[in-house]
Amino acid sequence: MTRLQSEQNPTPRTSLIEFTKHNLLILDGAMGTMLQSGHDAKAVHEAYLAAGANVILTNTFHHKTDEDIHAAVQAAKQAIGDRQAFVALDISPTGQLLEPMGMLSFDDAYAMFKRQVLAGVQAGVDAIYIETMTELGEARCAVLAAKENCDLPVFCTMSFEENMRTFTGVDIPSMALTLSGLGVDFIGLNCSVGPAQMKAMAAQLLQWTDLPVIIKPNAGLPKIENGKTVFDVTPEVFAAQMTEIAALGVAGIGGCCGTTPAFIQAISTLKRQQKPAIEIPAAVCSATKTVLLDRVRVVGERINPTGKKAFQQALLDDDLDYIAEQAIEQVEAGADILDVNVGMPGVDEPTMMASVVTHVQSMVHAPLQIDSTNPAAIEAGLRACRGKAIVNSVNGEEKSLREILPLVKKYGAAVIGLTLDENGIPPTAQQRLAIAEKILAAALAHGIPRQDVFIDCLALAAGAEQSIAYATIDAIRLVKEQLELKTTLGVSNVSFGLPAREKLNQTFLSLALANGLDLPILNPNSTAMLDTIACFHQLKNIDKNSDAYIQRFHQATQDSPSNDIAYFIHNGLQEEARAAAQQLLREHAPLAIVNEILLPVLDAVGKQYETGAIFLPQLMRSAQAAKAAFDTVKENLPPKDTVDGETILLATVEGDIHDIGKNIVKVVLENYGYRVIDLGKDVPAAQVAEQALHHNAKLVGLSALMTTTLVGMENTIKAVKQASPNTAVVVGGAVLTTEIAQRMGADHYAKDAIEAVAIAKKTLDNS
Ligand code: THG
Repeated sequence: MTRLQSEQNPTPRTSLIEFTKHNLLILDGAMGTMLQSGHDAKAVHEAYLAAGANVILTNTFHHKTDEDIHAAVQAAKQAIGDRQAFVALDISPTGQLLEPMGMLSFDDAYAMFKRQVLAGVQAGVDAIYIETMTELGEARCAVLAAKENCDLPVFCTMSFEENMRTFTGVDIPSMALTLSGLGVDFIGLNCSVGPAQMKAMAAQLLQWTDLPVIIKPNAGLPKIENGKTVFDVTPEVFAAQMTEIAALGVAGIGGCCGTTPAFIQAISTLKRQQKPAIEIPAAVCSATKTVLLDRVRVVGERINPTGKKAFQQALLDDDLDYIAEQAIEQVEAGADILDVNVGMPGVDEPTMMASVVTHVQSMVHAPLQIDSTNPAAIEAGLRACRGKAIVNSVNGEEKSLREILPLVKKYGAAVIGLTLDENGIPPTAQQRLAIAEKILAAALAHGIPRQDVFIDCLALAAGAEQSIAYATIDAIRLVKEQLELKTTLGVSNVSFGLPAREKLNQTFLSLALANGLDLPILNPNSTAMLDTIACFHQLKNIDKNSDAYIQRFHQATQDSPSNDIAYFIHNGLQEEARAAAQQLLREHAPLAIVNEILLPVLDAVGKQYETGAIFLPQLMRSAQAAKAAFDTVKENLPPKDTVDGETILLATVEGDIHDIGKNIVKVVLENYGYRVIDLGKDVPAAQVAEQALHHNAKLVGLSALMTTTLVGMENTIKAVKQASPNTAVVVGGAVLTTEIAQRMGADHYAKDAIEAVAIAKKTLDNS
């Protein structure tokens, strides 16, 4: 049998996708560990093909030059020879965090991915395979680089921990909605856990996407045997567990860390099974939160310069912290989704939109609504957004439909359709319904799903256009009854120019809700408006047992955001934290501020992280805000009284370039006041030992992400211990466990930055 491609000469896209319709894709297993045991890449490919793999991934997990990519693709193609199998270009994470969490810009990351894609295409791969992603923004960036630079099928798989989130907090529904919308051809899960843990994840993913699903787990969980890291699942057990996963209706299976050709052989006879039909819920999402549109959801309107001097000034000053505060305040007040509008004279709207979207989404979990009349600004916002956004808006004019709908489709967003056209806003409800129908038809023609079209029947100022203001309410009812679409409305427009605006707004909101309004756009700081929605949910039997109603209204006192430093640190507001620290210095001794205020607040933030109440981006923002406060206080400390502890040395061990984890630990340790020297990544053992001795470090922290670099870690521990027997070593990284750490001779294992702080306290503060 020759390769499908040469048989009928179809494109790789049609041949692979056609093949997938009738066959279960059998992907390969681990590459790194096989290479370590002496095989070359071509021999590893051959072993997986002989075991029954029909898709093999190139040996390009690490960033490679174009020549390396070329050679890797050739090795894979030669291994395939005349077999019926496909070569997929393996693309892995950059190893850096994107802005604003890290230093890597979206454009630089995009350029890195684009170069790999182009090299792979030139070398003749059949597909692009983006894998082991843990940050949805980076995964999106890689997918865009693939889709915009080739026509090949694109795979994207991400790695989730046992708590069903990636280490940056991405959840499966948000991944599924976002990547399905972007138009990947295959979506899936790889690494982190074994098939037993991955089954529930696979089942959830299948509920949220119609795309073919790929499942590539590790050979169970890591353990130590005879001094070596091994995984705890045998090929037989692996095959039994993968049989259950195949039965869910996945499109492809394979293995990740710890799997060998024996594992692939054991699953190679499994067959493709039908996936039960599903209905994907109407929803939008950020990277870390999916908001189901199964009840009224509040869209906060306050990120908008209209009529707000302070906000306008913030835009002119590029004061992103002020804007972030508006975001946090609205979410705390009850907004589910945030509208983002930055249009005003003197502001470069596309640039500002990208920057505000990037900043706001690092501060809150809420999905975003990109509000602009400028297509370039809408696209800039959609590119920067890490989840599934709402585009606000398109209208019935041909030009608007033509310019906006392709963007909505390309980025997989939802869209608001305003019921106006070349002739303005029609006076009657029937005419507005007709425009809604026209917008819906155009959206469907662009391939935008019906459930992603929300209609805005447009609230007019009742003081000025009293005779037609009520038509809005009738139009909502018609759209709901006849088109069954979600509806939205800028509610407070109704009261412009009238006194007692909130009374009219509240009554108008009640009427709109009763007639089918789903997504009111309003000021969530208006308690009256949010009260109305809570009451509506109670009356509609959506708020079962009146739980939310009672919780909202029974409490006599409500927690309001306070103005203190704890609030600023919790919310990652650097400038405010700095100013608050300055304020505190007037009344408190610097050391007291550190010990009695800053450290307890950081501990509280750490606890929230450990319990999953906040995620990594929030933890890091908080740490940075605390650092701002800490730096201010430190300037006022007499030199010998400094809270600087003794030195901690950090390094990612030789052979490993993945240093995100170590960088996070560095930020958090520094913000607890420790002096940290960071030796960087891929650091030779001898260098770590020498530096530890030189700085008289009491604690050395080592990180390694990959199984293959555990050897480097063990060597480094030995070297450090030899040079400085009294120096404690703490290790961390994806493949480590307490047991492995002990066997390697480390003093401590820290599963995250918060544990690293606890160990630093134990080691340094008592010494
Ligand atoms: N439909 C859709 N999108 C919209 C609107 C809509 N986006 C913009 C707007 N209307 C909704 N957003 C706002 C934002 C601010 C105000 C009202 C609606 C506002 N500003 C006060 C003013 O102008 O006086 C300033 C007062 C203040 O809040 O400080 O009221 O209809 N799809």
